[in-house]
Amino acid sequence: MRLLGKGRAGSTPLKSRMLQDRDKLEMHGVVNATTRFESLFRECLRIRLVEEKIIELYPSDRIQSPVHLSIGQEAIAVGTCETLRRTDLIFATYRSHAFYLAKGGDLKRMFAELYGRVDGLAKGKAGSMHLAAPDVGMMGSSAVVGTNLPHAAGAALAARNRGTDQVMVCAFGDGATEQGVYHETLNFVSLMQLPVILLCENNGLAVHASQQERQSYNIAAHARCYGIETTVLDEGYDLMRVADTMGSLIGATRGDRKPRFIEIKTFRYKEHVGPGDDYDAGYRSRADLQAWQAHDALVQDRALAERLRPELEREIAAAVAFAEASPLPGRAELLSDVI
Ligand SMILES: Cc1ncc(C[n+]2csc(CCOP(=O)(O)OP(=O)(O)O)c2C)c(N)n1
Ligand SMILES: [Mg+2]
Repeated sequence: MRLLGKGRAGSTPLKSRMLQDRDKLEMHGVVNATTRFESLFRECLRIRLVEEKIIELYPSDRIQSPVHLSIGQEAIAVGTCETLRRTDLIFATYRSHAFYLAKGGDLKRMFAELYGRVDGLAKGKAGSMHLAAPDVGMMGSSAVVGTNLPHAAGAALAARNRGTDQVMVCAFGDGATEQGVYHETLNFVSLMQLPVILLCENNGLAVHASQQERQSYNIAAHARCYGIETTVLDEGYDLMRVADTMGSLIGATRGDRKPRFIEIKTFRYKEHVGPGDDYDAGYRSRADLQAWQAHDALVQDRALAERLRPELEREIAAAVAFAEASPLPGRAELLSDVI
């Protein structure tokens, strides 16, 4: 199974790539390099701790929703949202706690939604797979693979027609590239030259099936066939590199209003759905996980993580308490807001 790009698999550097980059920046006296790294790291850690809290709570059955955890993939959402403005819009998938939080979604209302309570984003009716917070540009996520693609294209068309400077980001998995609507969307955004960044979070898996056993094509090469400028980033664990790359792409699309495509390789640490590990299921090994974690700053930089952890844990505890204090929806809610 492919894990790390360019022959990195198996190497166990003492310092992750991300940490080396920080050192380099500091050596060259780049002002605020540490501050920037730390704030990106903090946001990644916040998301991971939120999902670890979900894992802890799950066996109690208080969470009323299936959960697709993004642990291991956080750098993509955080690196993307660093540059996005509040008015830019994200269209994500059922695995989108990271995008929701990185874009500025409210943590308390997210927990209330997972608990199925009235103070949830959708009064507890939507659950983890359908998080939406239009006020901060998180336009929603969907359980149906690929359905966010035409929504992002439509929003980009609206932005063009209205003459705004918004940039749309559509995040989807490697599995979504097998959907018919994916191809229709790539064709449409290229033909119409729409301001959207198509962001493939390639964790190499659709449920338990590896990319190699499902796909006869190369995702990035295929996207180029539609005449869309395409970038591939193998190091999806590298927070600074993801942030820099996404920053350039977002800046370019804001300027020239053209579509762009990026494939970022990443690694899903947990099972496809649910809070557990499934390394005994036979489709990947713990050694695969460890090879990726050797580059994961959240795992490698324990000192920084421990320094930031208490404040984040307090925020998360308050959000859980908020959810637990929120009432369940009453009978009157049964048919409201439901089509
Ligand atoms: C249209 C559609 N077909 C099939 C499914 C079942 N399904 C749920 S998740 C999934 C895998 C998707 O993989 P990918 O897009 O790579 O996302 P990841 O889970 O890896 O983040 C599939 C096939 C679905 N939800 N929707
Ligand atoms: Mg996948």
